[in-house]
Amino acid sequence: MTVPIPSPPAVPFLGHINTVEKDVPIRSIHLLAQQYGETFQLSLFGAKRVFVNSYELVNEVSDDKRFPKKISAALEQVRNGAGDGLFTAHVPREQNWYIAHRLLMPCFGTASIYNMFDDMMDIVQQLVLKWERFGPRIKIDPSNDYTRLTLDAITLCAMSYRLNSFYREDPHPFADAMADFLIESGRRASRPSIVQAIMSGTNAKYEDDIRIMNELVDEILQDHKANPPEKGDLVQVMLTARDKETGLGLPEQNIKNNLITFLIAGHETTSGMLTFITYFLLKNPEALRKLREEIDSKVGERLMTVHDVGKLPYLLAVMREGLRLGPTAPARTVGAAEDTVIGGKYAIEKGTPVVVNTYSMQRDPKIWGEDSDKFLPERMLDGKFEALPPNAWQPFGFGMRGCIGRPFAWQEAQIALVTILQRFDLIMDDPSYELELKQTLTIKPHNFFIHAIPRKNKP
Ligand code: MNH
Repeated sequence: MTVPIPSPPAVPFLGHINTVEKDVPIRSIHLLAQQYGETFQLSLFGAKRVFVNSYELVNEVSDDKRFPKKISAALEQVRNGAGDGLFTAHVPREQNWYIAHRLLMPCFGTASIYNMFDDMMDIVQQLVLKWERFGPRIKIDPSNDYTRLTLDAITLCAMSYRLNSFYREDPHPFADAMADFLIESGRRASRPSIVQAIMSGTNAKYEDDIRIMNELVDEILQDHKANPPEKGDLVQVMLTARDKETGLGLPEQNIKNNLITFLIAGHETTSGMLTFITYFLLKNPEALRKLREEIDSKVGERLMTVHDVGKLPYLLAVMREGLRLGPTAPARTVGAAEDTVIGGKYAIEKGTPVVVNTYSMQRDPKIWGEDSDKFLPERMLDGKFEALPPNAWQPFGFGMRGCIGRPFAWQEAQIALVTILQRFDLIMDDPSYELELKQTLTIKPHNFFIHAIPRKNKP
């Protein structure tokens, strides 16, 4: 016997148009999850979505065969810029996904990521030099500088191109265009097409932002064709490699789509992660003290090297715990391959979008206990982390459509956090600050400011 999936009261025809706040949807979704429990359903203009919030249901739908990734309404809009790139491709329909996935997986292997260490450190040094020169009095918006860092790192490491964001007052025009493109893509997803059609100013700006993104990618490709960089990079692989299975290479349009994809997927998530971790450390002085101690005893005053990557257990625990409470990609969408039943009692029709609510699931008291809202890196130390039930920690998604950039983000975050903590005592600008969220496609702390006080002894 099946039971109906609970649903909040709705407006006729329009559905749950007022149920979910526009600015920070995940806040409403998490409140609904607390009120309705393991699952609830919402509809918007007749389109139904089922949310799964508990560990048990998320674990059940974490199955590529029963519940393959579904391109959500928002991702369908992101396709206006990223097309059939890895993140937004319709699989199995779009064959380029398989070719790009096979060609690019080795670029994110351990050896390739180690090779990017120096370039990542180059950009991290730009960040710490800036903060050092600012000195303790200047109020720093960490999320802005982390975005400079992550965007410059992905362009330098993957594309051998310097955006030089640290040498500009404002973000690079590409960064603004992309941020606005992503926000507008999200808004378009919940707007009726009749309304969309008459918003000519908004639509013109949207097209303009897509043009700006394309121009940079064209420039990078032309550069590579004219002067291939000595050190191979992702662009080089995409331009020249052939897939062993099919003998095929990637069409130029797909290469452009994947470059835009790496720029989109590769920077906001990682900069949000660094901002969350900075916030959690400043709110939890005991965790910060332990991390500091580990860095001072294992790395000391010398520059971090590639041999330190993965060797700082408390740092890894801090990063895992930061992504548990602050999963910067807070949800993903799958669809049932066939009519099915989940949790032994909720009927799901084939194709219905099922939203995996990572944000609420990673706070499920059944897994994390009654103190699941507390930042406790100890629960993520090596050994304990591996012993967690499968899929209980899922900030990088799942299965074949899981994050390809995880090792990249993981190494980059370690270099940034170690180097920053070696060089500075960080303090909050407003010690009474309580976490607020900012949401685009991803989430990060909002209105969070710090001061960076240079330490006397530094590498
Ligand atoms: Mn990433 C997919 C989270 C860093 C490139 N990424 C995903 C998914 C999640 C995710 C979740 C699955 C989305 C879905 O199911 O719809 N990614 C993260 C987080 C970080 C991150 C939390 C940093 C922290 N990602 C990166 C970086 C890159 C990258 C860095 C690139 C260098 N991610 C991708 C790509 C995909 C993806 C590409 C799509 C993979 C596929 O479907 O083939």
